[in-house]
Amino acid sequence: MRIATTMPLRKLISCVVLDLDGTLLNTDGIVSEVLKAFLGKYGKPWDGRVAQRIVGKTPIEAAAAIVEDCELPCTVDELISELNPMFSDQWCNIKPLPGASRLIKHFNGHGVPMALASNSPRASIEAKISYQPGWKESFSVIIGSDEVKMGKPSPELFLEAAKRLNSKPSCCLVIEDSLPGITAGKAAGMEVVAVPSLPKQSHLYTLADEVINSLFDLQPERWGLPPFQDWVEGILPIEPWYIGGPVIKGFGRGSKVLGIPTANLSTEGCSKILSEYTSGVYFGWAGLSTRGVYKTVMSIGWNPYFNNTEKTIEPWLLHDFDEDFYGEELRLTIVGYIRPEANFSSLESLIDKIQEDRRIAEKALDLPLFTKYKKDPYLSISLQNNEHHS
Ligand code: ADP
Ligand code: RBF
Ligand code: MG
Repeated sequence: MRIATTMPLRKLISCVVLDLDGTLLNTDGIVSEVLKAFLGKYGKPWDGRVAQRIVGKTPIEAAAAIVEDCELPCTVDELISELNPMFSDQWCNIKPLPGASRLIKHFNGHGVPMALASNSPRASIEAKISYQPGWKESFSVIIGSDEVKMGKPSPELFLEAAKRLNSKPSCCLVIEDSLPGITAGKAAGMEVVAVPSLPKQSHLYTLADEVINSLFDLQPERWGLPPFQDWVEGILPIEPWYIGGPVIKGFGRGSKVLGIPTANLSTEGCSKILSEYTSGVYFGWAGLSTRGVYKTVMSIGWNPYFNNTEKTIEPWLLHDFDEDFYGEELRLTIVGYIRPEANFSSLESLIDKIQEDRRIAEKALDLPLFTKYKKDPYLSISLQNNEHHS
């Protein structure tokens, strides 16, 4: 049983209003790729600041921000007509964010009416979700920014969504990743859960009623909605993820400061994969090409206690090795989620938590549900073929 189920109820909610880009779909990676290629043509550099400036904006606002920021020699309209086909080509490659399909299935299965309210035009929304099986039919209402006078942060989109859901705004729960979206939800008089898509931004989200790290952490029961029933003894089984690469020398802090050795995978080799996974503490099986397959608990993220600048994946193999294995091929099958990454006020409390994670992972991995993955051929494929699958 999760501790938080005993937390007080916030509000009685009957409908859920969802944002699409950055909340349900991992659009950011595609947007970065397209803009990088496009700006390259004009000899302009791409950096993350551009991404921060356009999050949650309507396409027109985003284009205006890019023309201004990058001092492009074209009009906003020209930029849009050049970019649009480049984006449409990529929609089939957009992946759902971790937990998105689970959430949609859950609310749909429990008859909770859902609206999709996005700053994209209606046609783009329909095109994007057409690649996600079962999504379109799950929404009672789909509404785009071209169907109202003003997009987010104006409350209009959300108010119109509530109207079409036949619901009072105060009975709607908005789930949003961007600041304009959160502002719009509060202005509409709705309850708002923020799931920031950019790291280390939660301090900007004070307007939201709750800030969570990923869709895995949503607790519908806190809003009077049916709880998820797939948590087992404090862990959430997930569709297996596969990741791997040669072990590289880490920061030396895990073993030296925490007393917990963590193998590091090169962030370069894993960056694309890492960007698809939300930060958090996970568990699964690790295969070392010359040694065997071991239970593993790992953190994925920025390790706030150490204030890292890069997202890392750090598996702790739950076995006593008497030597390092730098350079060896390590393969991971990630099968369950434990908790969001957290900041700790003391080293002792961080270590206590990691030890608790280890006990949870060790116990969980004995369940038949998870032991079956120990035999996954991916874990023992030899060094020559280091393509990850799925
Ligand atoms: P940090 O723990 O901060 O990453 P190091 O990179 O110096 O520090 O040490 C971790 C290294 O120790 C790994 O790369 C691996 O070779 C080795 N190692 C030994 N035992 C384990 C284990 N149980 N889990 C992970 N790595 C281990
Ligand atoms: N570091 C954090 O700052 N916050 C965490 O919540 C956190 N959780 C961890 C969970 C596990 C299972 C492991 C192995 C490590 C965790 N760390 C966490 C530490 C971090 O991943 C890493 O070991 C240190 O940053 C040293 O490089
Ligand atoms: Mg390391």
